[in-house]
Amino acid sequence: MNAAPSRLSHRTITQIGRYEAVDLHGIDKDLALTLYSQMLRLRRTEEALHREYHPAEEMRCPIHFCIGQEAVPAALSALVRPDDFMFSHHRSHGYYFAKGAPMRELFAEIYGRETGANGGKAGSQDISHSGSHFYSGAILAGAVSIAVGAAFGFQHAKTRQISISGFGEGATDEGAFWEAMNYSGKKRLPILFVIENNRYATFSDQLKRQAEDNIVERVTPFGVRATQIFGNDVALAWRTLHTEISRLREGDGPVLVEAYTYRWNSHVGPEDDSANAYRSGDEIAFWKTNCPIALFENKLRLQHWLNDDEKDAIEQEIAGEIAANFQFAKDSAFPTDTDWHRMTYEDASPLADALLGTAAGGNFDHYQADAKLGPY
Ligand SMILES: Cc1ncc(C[n+]2csc(CCOP(=O)(O)OP(=O)(O)O)c2C)c(N)n1
Ligand SMILES: [Mg+2]
Repeated sequence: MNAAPSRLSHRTITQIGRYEAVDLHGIDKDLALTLYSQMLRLRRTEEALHREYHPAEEMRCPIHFCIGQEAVPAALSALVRPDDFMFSHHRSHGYYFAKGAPMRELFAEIYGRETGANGGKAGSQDISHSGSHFYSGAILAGAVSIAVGAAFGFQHAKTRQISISGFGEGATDEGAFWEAMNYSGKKRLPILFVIENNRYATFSDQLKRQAEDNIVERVTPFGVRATQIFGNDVALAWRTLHTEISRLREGDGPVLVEAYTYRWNSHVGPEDDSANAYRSGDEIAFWKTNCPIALFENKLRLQHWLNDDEKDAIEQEIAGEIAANFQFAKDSAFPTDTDWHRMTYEDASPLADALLGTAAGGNFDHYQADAKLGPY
């Protein structure tokens, strides 16, 4: 049985060959089919966006696709609660779905329409859906700091909510990431850091940026419990995250889970960027052989929990949802509201309004009329 070694590294991971260790321990049929459907929905969504991206040229933003990285978002989707907060990086679609945010507002956002999650003005890598407590951001490690702030708020208010911060290994190149480790470890915050380690930041190998690929060892002294997993095994991802999230909700945080995985496509856009020769054919073949959906589907079929007819039914439901949401996005109007002040300034944050208003040199008195500025 080809299992993953306990200490993972992208340098050696291809030696596993075909991963044969998917294990349904702790997972019943309903949950298994939920995890499978979530992965398939994300994959089919990304493939459909791929197909439309260039021929039509109607999408208004760059997209960082996450094909190949479906397992972690699917596992999270079955574990987070509506009142938890989730923060993503630029490769946002998996996390957006994991938090239960609606596909139609994602599509409309990508198409730049006013019905999008952010009125068509954020696009894919900065999309948020506040009703779902989901936020993303293109500044590498920027959202990690914000997630720490949210966790601090939950701890302070003594709620049982948790904060989830998902990002790539590239975010650990940033100082903000290490500040987040320091503060969350010191304060024992209710926060889950999820690293999808896909080896590369754009075209740059982790080992060209860092002395060792041992993030879990480096965060532990900060007081952050940390574990590595083979991130294409959705059952393992679910079991690990289930254990860690349960501990978080009992006040035993913070925790970091590093999932080794791989993006199949270009860093950004639907193209194939392998012409840049930054990764080997063998490596790509290893990760495609160990497609998270194929690995799990194989196991479900062996278990007699999935057959062709059942798979077709799932596929049809997803295809119908995707088609309806393309239609919704394309039928929606472009934004007409050009009142940028109203979009940026909120009475709920009078200090920020005042500072930004002053910095911008504009007259924002009408937005500050009701703001009760305290002694800042
Ligand atoms: C502060 C900052 N520096 C640089 C960039 C440019 N940038 C965008 S994505 C990226 C690589 C991210 O790699 P990783 O965090 O591993 O995520 P992945 O793209 O592999 O999912 C970089 C350097 C940025 N967005 N923000
Ligand atoms: Mg990466």
